[in-house]
Amino acid sequence: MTDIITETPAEQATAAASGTAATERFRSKQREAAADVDTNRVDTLASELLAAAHDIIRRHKVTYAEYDALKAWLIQVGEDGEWPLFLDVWVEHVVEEIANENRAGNKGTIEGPYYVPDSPRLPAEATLPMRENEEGTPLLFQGQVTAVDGTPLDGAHIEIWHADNDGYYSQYAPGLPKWNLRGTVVADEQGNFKIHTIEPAPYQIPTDGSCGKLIAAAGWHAWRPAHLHLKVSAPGHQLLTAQLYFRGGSHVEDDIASAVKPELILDPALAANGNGHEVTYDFVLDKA
Ligand code: MBD
Ligand code: FE
Repeated sequence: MTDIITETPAEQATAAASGTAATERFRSKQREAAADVDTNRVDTLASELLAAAHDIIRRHKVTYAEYDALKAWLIQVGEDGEWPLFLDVWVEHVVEEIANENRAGNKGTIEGPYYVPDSPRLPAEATLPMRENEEGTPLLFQGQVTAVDGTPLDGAHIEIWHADNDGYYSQYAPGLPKWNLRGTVVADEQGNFKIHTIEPAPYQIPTDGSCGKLIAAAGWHAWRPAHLHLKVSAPGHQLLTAQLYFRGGSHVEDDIASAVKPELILDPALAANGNGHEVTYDFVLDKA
């Protein structure tokens, strides 16, 4: 595989291209195979989901024209490969809320569709892989990883991935180096890390696919606030999947994916060296 993920210079970021990549990524991971099929559980969940749909049809006297529009739209979501996007934007936040309701450490939030495992491993102080003249405000993101009892977690892994200054993710938009703005930072013996990167832009989900069509038809907006994605892990501790946002940034108050929590909002200050911003944020991991 070459370094640059692109076919032609004119290739555009399309809903179908990023959707197909996200669908392939999801298929390649094991999690989908993990759910055991328990007949009673499937009966309960599928029956209640269908009953909720029947109730909506009766309450709103849904017409055949509307039923056919829904059918056509559902078919198109699959053809666009946008099921990962649809589910992660409008459903995952509740699954995450239930999965992590008993954590004592950091709040987490949704993973979203654009995680890629096995990003390049980097030392405790590192600059994320980026283009020579990567646009955007420089950001120094630093902190410490500890257990709930305060013990520093020596060698914790901080996997970080985020969009560029145009709102694009490497491996899901054409023309970006494979690992652009993605890395696995290994904390020092005290659990400390210092990551040099740039601030991501707010992210607009693709408007040219079926999710975009729903948004336009319903009069919603397509925006997520600017965010850093993280997976923080250490042996013997629960993996933390989180996102961090920037106070005062656009759409922090009305994220289309409902994934903002007050504990996940950063307050960056001007950098000590005068170049961009810096912020400290510590991670606390629950025992496994
Ligand atoms: C994203 O970048 C994202 O994080 C989520 C949750 C959904 C769509 C795009
Ligand atoms: Fe994202």
